[in-house]
Amino acid sequence: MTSYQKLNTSVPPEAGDEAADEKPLCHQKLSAWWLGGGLLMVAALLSGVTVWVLGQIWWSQHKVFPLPKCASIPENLRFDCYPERGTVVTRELCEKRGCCFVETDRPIGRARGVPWCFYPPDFPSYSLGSMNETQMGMVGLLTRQTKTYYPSDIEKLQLSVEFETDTRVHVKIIDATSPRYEVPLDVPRVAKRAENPVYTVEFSKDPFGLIVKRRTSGVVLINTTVAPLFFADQFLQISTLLPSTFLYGLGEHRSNFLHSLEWTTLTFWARDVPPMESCNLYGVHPFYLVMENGGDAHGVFLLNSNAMEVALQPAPALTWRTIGGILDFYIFLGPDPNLVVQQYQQVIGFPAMPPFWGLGFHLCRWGYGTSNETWEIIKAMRNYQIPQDVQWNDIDYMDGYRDFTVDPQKFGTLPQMVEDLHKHGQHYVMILDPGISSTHPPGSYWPYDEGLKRGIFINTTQGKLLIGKVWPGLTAFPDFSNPNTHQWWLENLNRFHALVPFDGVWIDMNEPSNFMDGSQEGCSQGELDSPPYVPAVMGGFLPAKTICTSARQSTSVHYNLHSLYGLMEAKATASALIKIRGKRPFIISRSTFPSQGKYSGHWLGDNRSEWKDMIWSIPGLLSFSLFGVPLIGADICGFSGSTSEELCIRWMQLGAFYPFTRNHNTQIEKAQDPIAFSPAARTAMKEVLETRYALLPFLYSLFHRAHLQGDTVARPLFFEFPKDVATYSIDKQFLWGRGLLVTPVLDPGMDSVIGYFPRGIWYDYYTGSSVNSSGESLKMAAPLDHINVHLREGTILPTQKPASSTSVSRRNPLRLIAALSQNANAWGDLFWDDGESLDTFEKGDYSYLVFNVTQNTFISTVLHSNVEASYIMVEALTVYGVRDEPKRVTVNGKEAPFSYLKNQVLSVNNLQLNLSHGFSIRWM
Ligand SMILES: *[C@@H]1O[C@H](CO)[C@@H](O)[C@H](O)[C@H]1NC(C)=O
Ligand SMILES: *[C@@H]1O[C@H](CO)[C@@H](O)[C@H](O)[C@H]1NC(C)=O
Ligand SMILES: *[C@@H]1O[C@H](CO)[C@@H](O)[C@H](O)[C@H]1NC(C)=O
Ligand SMILES: *[C@@H]1O[C@H](CO)[C@@H](O)[C@H](O)[C@H]1NC(C)=O
Ligand SMILES: *[C@@H]1O[C@H](CO)[C@@H](O)[C@H](O)[C@H]1NC(C)=O
Ligand SMILES: *[C@@H]1O[C@H](CO)[C@@H](O)[C@H](O)[C@H]1NC(C)=O
Ligand SMILES: CC(=O)N[C@H]1CO[C@H](CO)[C@@H](O)[C@@H]1O
Repeated sequence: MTSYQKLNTSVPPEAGDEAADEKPLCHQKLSAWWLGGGLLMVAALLSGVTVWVLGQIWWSQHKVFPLPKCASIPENLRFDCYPERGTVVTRELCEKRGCCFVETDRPIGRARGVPWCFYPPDFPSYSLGSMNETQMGMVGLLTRQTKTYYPSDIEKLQLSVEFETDTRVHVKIIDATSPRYEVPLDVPRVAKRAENPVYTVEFSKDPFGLIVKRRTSGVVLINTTVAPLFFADQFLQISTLLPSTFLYGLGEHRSNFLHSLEWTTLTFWARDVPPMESCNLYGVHPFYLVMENGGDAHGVFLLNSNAMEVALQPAPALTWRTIGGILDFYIFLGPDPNLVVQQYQQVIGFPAMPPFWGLGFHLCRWGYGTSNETWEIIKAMRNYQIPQDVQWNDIDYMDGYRDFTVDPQKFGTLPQMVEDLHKHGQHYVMILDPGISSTHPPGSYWPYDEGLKRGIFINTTQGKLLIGKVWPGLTAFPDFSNPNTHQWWLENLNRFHALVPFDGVWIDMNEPSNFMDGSQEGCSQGELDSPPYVPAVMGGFLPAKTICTSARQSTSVHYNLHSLYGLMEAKATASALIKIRGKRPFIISRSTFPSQGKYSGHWLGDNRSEWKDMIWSIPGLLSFSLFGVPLIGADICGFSGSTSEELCIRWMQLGAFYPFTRNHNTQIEKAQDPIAFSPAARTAMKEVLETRYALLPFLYSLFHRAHLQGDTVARPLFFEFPKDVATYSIDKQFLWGRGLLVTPVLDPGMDSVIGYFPRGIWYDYYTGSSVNSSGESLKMAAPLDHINVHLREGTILPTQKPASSTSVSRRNPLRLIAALSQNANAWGDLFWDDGESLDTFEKGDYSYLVFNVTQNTFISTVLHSNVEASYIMVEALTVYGVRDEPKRVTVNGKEAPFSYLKNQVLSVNNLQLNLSHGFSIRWM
């Protein structure tokens, strides 16, 4: 938000935006809290005085600003000098900061616009002394002579640049004299300086600026000389020009996949709120990817966990603004987008391999009411033979919403239900919230008693137990930054597992969410709860609907640790599940932070049963693919509100292609599981789940590649077609891996859908009929029982006969589908193991096969094998795009029967080949 907006509060926000009705809350200051303490007002006044005094000092040094200097700065290059919300910026206030004040026209129908208060070219910044060579790169000293208008400028900074790999440079700016908070992320250390970097790093000395260029193209990727650097204790800001407007990432937000640079501000601060545009949401991912002109890509990661903002403007330029920690940047040079995301994950860690069953269909709702009713649904699903691998429960299974308890009346049969799931090769996942009920007589609630005894809860700044309020009423909050808390959490999970042998855990409310602001006793009035600059967080202040930011945790204050809460809880949960079950953990977390994928997946939060919520889920998926969290999905058919049969069918069709596929509903609303609908709807849902189950060997292999090297699973089209600019804004279609294109229907009342097909041959997944696209949008039939799925030329997919759970389908025979390229080639692979043991790849306990078609010959090559592959038969090969009808087909040199259809589909059935042996099939 800019000064501009503040002057025009009477104009409705963002007119012309279809969702204007649901957004005003985000940037609004909740004055009740703000005005609550008189002290606070005094503090505010005092800091106002400070600003004024500093302004006067500055002013007296600089005297006059020739207005032309201000007016001559192009509007798009005006960097906001007054980002504070809730203040009407006048010329006087602005000039006190030593900034330019120029009024510009408000763009019609848009709340944000060119800032009226912006930095002049000579606004004081840091200057850089000489640089010294180090083993890994260079270091230099940055000094500031003039104070800024924020308290506690740090006058001496150390800049270090490390050439970590040929495609990665690490730029770190810290306080040169005393240590500051740094995010405890285990980044693998690099010992040797890169030899042939594809980038150059240059500096402007006074004012300081960093310039990073791509060596091959000369494109300037980073240029921070456009605006002054700030590094005060609680206000750090750096701006850069961007080489193009194609910017992605920067989550968690609800927005188009391709960000708008029309004066947009994105806020980062973990927050429990139903997804709304322009709000800070559950997770924090300060990483962006830019497509440069020409198809190269680069990425930038700011490793910082403090409340933060990124301001985007059409220069194109980007401003990072954070209120603590250090400036710790990793820059990734790609050069293609797949490589950028891989390089990012080399820093934050590769995602965990999920258990095979975790890729099956999950069913959940809040408000089944009883375990018997939950069980009835499971039985009905089996009855209709609708694939289901996992049943979940929301908080209604608990006794008084307390963690690690079961409602003895309503959920008395839960242990038996879970046993029954296991007997059917199915699995069980239940919710846990971090808040631990604190209102029980001593001796009556172990988690609380024991937590208190061990001192593992978060304290107030005065050192007393911090009490907030969540579902069970008053609660204490475990401090997951403390290793003792991990042990206590493990013991709790273990005790509960003895009662209810769950298989995975859903960790919710871990922003952490609090129904109170701060705590039962409010918060301190100090600089941690009310910092000099508050980013545009929802609620207007940091402790809004979470705990006090001044709260004490064992490794730091909550101010620094807040957005890491979900990550740290997931880490504790994953290690506990490994100890308890000895198998791969399955965890879905609401709050996330970089490196989350190592421990958990994510769902996109409490979305509504509306068409537009379904549409938003695709950019959500694609963004989390960028963030290294491939196990991602939205609540199918929507969480809150009432779904319609048509919406739910379309959403089940799309959701069958979410990497993590769960239908979840809230209480009271009508049921939305597949059996709740008409026979026709039920059949459509069953069929699309069967399509998913058929594709699971392919999906599982994609997850292997994600785990191995950070490949994406749900993939944006431009990752595969980086030179096709038409793909850059596509977020209504997506790929699985490199070769499966999903084109869902996202609007009501449709029997067709328009999708974009990048240049090349695309085959209908179901029939093998092909279209030779010149890079065009095509309209396709899409009756209510059909989702369009296409195979890219050159792809080989391993598919498996579906069944009503993966425990059965995993043993079924394979059908290999090869989609030939123009040159009649194709390639594919298969990773196969027992689906749940720990570290199978790392221990070598897996099979890996490569499939290849050249010169009318399909070859399966076993590159690594274990016993698992020998359980699987290959039953059929189907080849799409065989232009001439073959006269003969041989399997391992022996004549075999086949069929050939006019749409150029060759099928060879009844193969009976063991997967563990290589084979060849030839047609001539
Ligand atoms: C650079 O090296 C010189 C000479 O050893 C030393 O005095 C100076 O402090 C170094 N500067 C930095 C930023 O490390
Ligand atoms: C960096 O940006 C500044 C300010 O816009 C400009 O003067 C300078 O030429 C740019 N440097 C490069 C290498 O593009
Ligand atoms: C659940 O079902 C069991 C077995 O049919 C029955 O004994 C029990 O009373 C039921 N519980 C509830 C709460 O309905
Ligand atoms: C919180 O207070 C308890 C009880 O005084 C103490 O044992 C614990 O160490 C404190 N924790 C932190 C992080 O200060
Ligand atoms: C597909 O179209 C391209 C031209 O766009 C052409 O060169 C190619 O031969 C066509 N391929 C097939 C299989 O029709
Ligand atoms: C496919 O097989 C051919 C012939 O053996 C080989 O030249 C080609 O490299 C293989 N392609 C892949 C991707 O393995
Ligand atoms: C399906 C849906 O609406 N998904 C949205 C839910 O909210 C997240 C934000 O947490 C968005 O990113 C999703 O697009």
